[in-house]
Amino acid sequence: MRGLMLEGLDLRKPMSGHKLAILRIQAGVLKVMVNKLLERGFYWILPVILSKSTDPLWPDPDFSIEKRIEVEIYGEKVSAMQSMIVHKRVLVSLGPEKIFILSPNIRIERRDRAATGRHLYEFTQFEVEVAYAKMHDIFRIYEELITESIKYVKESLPHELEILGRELRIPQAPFKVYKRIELEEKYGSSWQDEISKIIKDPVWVTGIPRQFYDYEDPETGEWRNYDLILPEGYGEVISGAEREYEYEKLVMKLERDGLEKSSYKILLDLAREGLLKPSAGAGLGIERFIAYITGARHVAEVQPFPRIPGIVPDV
Ligand code: ASN
Repeated sequence: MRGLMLEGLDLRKPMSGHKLAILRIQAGVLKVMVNKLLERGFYWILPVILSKSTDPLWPDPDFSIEKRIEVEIYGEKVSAMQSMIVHKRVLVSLGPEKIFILSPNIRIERRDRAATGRHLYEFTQFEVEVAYAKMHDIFRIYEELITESIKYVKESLPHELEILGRELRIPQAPFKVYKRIELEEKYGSSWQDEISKIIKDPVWVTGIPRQFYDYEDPETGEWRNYDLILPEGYGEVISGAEREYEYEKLVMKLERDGLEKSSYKILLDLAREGLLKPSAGAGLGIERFIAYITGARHVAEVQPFPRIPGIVPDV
């Protein structure tokens, strides 16, 4: 937003000490997260940007995309990556059963989203996917990544926190788990904002009806998926799920959502052959997590080249 006086938005001035402190904290956090997963035997996969398959981001209660970036290359239509969910599912089925990716996503959010302080049109997810894992396995992985990186920042980068005037608490794991339906009954449709203001430590919220690839229990109708909500109004920082892996169910859900089956060809071929392994995973919004750690007012404050919806900078 033009009216927002954000730190480090003027790219013709040397960076402030404030912004440099944020970048040092980001490097420390990524180092801790990457090292933890490498120690645990994860494969580190590099990202894909242009692909015939990407996340439809639909249906999702938070959907706010005003345009999809589709281009033609070599006579084929490809999309800019909205999330590597399809690639993660394919990869853990083919060999590397535990993977992580620092994956840039392009999501052309509606410009009114500039004011939320939480949306960007380019951002990076810290993606994880694990074959045969269940919800709680993924909870434990991210709880460790979050608590260990916050501990590291407090212990090793106290000067940076002082520059930013940020007091940080180390959250108590395991984090509490709530059902979306119960929060909705209590707080209405803005449950996410409401609980984010009340909680002291991050909380998991499960059972959110959304994209076809998240697992829906045929008996109870419950969605085995989850978001992690941060305190102090920072809101959702992780979303993930146990995944669908059965061909008939995937086809039924793609049709239900009005999506093109041809965009998910490899996923469906593997599922038809019984080769698509069940898995669970999630993605953490790196800029949102760093904004929380550093106390930034807008996620764009942690980006060297801010990508605020509606504002395209000169570089
Ligand atoms: N990264 C998310 C997941 O793993 C998907 C998303 O970004 N929409 O479920």
